[in-house]
Amino acid sequence: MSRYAAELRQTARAMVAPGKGILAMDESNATCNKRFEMLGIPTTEERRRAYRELILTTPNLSEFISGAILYDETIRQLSQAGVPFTQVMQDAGMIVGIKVDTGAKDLATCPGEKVTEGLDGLRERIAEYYQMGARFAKWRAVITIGDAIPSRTCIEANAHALARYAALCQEGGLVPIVEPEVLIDGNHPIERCYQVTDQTLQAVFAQLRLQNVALDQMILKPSMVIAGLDCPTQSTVEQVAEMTIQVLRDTVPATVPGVAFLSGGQSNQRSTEHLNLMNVKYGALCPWRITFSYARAIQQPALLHWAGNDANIPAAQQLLYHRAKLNGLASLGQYEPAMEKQTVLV
Ligand code: 5MM
Repeated sequence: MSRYAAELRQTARAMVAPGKGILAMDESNATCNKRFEMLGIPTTEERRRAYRELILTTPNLSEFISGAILYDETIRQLSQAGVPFTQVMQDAGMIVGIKVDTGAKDLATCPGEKVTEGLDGLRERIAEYYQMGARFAKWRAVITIGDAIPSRTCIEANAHALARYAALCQEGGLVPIVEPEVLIDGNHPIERCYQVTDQTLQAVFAQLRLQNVALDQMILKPSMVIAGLDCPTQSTVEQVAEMTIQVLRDTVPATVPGVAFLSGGQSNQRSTEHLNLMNVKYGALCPWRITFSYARAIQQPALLHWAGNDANIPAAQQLLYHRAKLNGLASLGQYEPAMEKQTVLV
């Protein structure tokens, strides 16, 4: 058992406290720059810093955001006033999280499939991040649906890496967010996504047990069960909620404190509607909290509005706060589509 077990349990519960979710803002420089380029924002370290400051200093964000996942560059940065972002977060009542994987790379012998890397030197990096104030971590595995994929090789390689990462995190005092993402890309029907998600989650929890990961000291960050973006028959909100909860109830042990979804390329509103309906219809049947750990589905309106112009910061922060609020309400089953129109920009 980890010497941090009591602290890990407490942190995991706080990450999924009622009405709150986790903000993913751990885009690597490559991903962040890609989003900036589309809006003509200079892809400099300073602009990335300014954008992350906009997010972290959003007034009252901690009403709905328990913690945020940072990238290595971000956790080392300071606000314009010279305060480390870790301190800015702690002062605002948000738990510091850190992405520790080093990305999804081509998996040898498996064309079209990826395995996430980052185990080398991870124990030492975790110790450094803990010293800097981080209390949870994230590792994302990517599973692609295609004609003859995913292969068992890919699912097992990723599940093994996720479990080794989670064990190291708990040893070093960080709550692991275990993120096996089944990608939404493709023309597959929702039933195929269900089948692949089922296989993936079964493999992940088998490996977590094999590596002695304490299931009450982690958070699961799955994708929702949904038809591929190019599938001619798109899923209804009801189907997504029902089939996602079905697969989770079949595979996720009751001791896991929380399930915090990624948005995975769904629209902002759909991500919120799916989360809300899961809580409204099935919340009482589920032993774990059901909430969000969105990146795009929370950040998008704020990033578009800011567009690199600091005069737009107050209004962009309002947009960010609003999306966080709607998802916080959805995590309680209290969201209504009419609330989408409630933002009043300064
Ligand atoms: C799936 O991506 C994670 C959740 O984001 P969405 O809600 O937008 O799907 C997200 O945390 C992702 O892992 C980060 O944005 C980092 O991505 P890269 O590709 O830069 O490592």
